[in-house]
Amino acid sequence: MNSDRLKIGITCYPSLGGSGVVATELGKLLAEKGHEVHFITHSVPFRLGKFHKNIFYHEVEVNDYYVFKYPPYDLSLASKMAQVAKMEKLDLLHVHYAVPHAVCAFLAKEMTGCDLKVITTLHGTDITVLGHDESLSDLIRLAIERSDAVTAVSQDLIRETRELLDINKQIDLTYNFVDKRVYYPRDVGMLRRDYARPDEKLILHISNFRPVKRIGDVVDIFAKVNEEVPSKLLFVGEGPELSKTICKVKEMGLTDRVIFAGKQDDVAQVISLADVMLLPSEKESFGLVALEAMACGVPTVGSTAGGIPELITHGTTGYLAQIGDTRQMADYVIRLLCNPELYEAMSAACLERARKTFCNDLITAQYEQIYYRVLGRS
Ligand code: GMT
Repeated sequence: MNSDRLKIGITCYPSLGGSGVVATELGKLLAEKGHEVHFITHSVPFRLGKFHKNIFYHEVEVNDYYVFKYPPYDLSLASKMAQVAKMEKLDLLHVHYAVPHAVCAFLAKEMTGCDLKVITTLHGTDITVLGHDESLSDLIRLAIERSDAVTAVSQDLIRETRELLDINKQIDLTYNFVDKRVYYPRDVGMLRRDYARPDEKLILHISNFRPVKRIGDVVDIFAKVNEEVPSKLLFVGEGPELSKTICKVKEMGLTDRVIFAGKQDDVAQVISLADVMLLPSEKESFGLVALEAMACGVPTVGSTAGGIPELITHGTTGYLAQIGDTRQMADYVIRLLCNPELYEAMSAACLERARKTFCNDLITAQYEQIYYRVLGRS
């Protein structure tokens, strides 16, 4: 097995979002394994946390020259990537989310003139939403075709990328992962009392409140569950649909049963408070939050969109229904919450599946193998 120490540049969206979380966690794990990791982003990735040996951060500053109506962030990023690659003698750039990162990496590679390798990880909406945009699709195809390796976080995303962009290139499957040292069932007995009474169940939804998450369905499912099982709904995160959701909760007379906690850092702690996670998305290439819940022993009830069925085994680690079928999803939640034996079995199956299939050690090793392969060192 190859153990060469690599110099890796990572670019991602550093603020809230699954792709940024995965990129940052991967960088931390690679650094722990002795690789030198250089984050090249517009701000410090929010999950980076404390000081880490082997991790370096290079801030992209946008040129705000007065003739620019729109400051060209993409060009500043490409230039910074090339500069860091030359200065630090990087072996490769690993970019997360195709737009604009894979395009910038392609430009940076051209600028360096050296044998810098580019690995692009597709995360979801970079293909499933932006791939439909004619002003971007040719650019995304170019960036994918010119990458030295392309990975995607589910089989479903690989299929959609091939079909939508007419791409034949090899795309490696690298599922998202969770760090087992962070995501495990926490003892949160005291804290839970602040959110729900002992006789109430706690239902959780965490997202960036984008329309694809179908937050209205979350409220509808909860309302149906609450008619039969006394419950509270906890929302974590924020985004474009937040105000609409607050209005809907008010209109449905549920204000005293719904908590909006905003962005939270300690997601494993929050998840451990909950009995069920809801993920009724319209599009979801993977659903990292459902994996985080699974690793904490919390089953997810959600939709069959995109890659969710690859993550959640229907009837074993959660339940899935057609997109928009809030009645069926509510019935599944009620079944779980009213049947303690079923719940225990499902919770145990969640822990086992998260550890076996989506463990950090396994997926980090898969990424390393891809790096060594493109560098011709496997
Ligand atoms: O669009 C989003 O929900 C954000 C996006 C991101 O950049 O974080 O999420 C995508 O990537 C995550 C990490 O790989 C996946 O877990 C999400 O399923 C995916 N979101 C969608 O496909 C909608």
